[in-house]
Amino acid sequence: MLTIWGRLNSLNVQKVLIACHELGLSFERIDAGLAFGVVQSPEYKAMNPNSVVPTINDDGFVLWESNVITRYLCAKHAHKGFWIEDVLRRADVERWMDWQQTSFNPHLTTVFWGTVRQPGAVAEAEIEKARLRLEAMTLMLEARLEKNRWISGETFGMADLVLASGVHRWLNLPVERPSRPRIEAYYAALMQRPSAQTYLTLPLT
Ligand SMILES: N[C@@H](CCC(=O)N[C@@H](CS)C(=O)NCC(=O)O)C(=O)O
Repeated sequence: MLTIWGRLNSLNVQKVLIACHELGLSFERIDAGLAFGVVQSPEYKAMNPNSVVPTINDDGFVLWESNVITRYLCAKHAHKGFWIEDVLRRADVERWMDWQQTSFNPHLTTVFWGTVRQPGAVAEAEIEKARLRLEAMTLMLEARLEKNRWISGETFGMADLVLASGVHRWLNLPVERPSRPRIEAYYAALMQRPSAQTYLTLPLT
């Protein structure tokens, strides 16, 4: 039995839900985080001391960190085709997963909080700085997509599982954006997938 704790409007929860959908896994989801609370309870903290979502319990194995959960599910269900045995090919994909967490997402979060989740909570100058950083970041993604159909390569893979919600968020933020034709084409292809249609259609909140 797979249980996922996390609210539907969380970018990090969306990664895990999209992964489960693509892998064809059934699961139970429990709303948690922000308005739903739960994450500060002693029971939740015993599972995830960070008090953030997502957390999973997979037949008794508790795991947190959305990208690690995604890797774990792909590796566990390797026969579904998302796990890559070849070390070099896997590293090529995994670099984009870490890039999402460490380079892209911090700036995305600044703009998102400042313009959508809590307008006024982030100084305009900070929002603008992060918005410009995202212009540079998305140029890297644009270059990746010049040579590859998906961020993971020729087939939709682990990097796409964790970047889908970020691309969706960036393209829907109420800010000025430069034209990124390949990212826009990528997003159009992404939104053809039932997993994205299921988990990326909520308005940003
Ligand atoms: N590195 C963590 C970050 C998790 C995280 O920051 N989650 C946010 C939602 S995207 C959160 O739990 N925020 C507090 C809350 O929802 O109560 C991961 O990727 O799982």
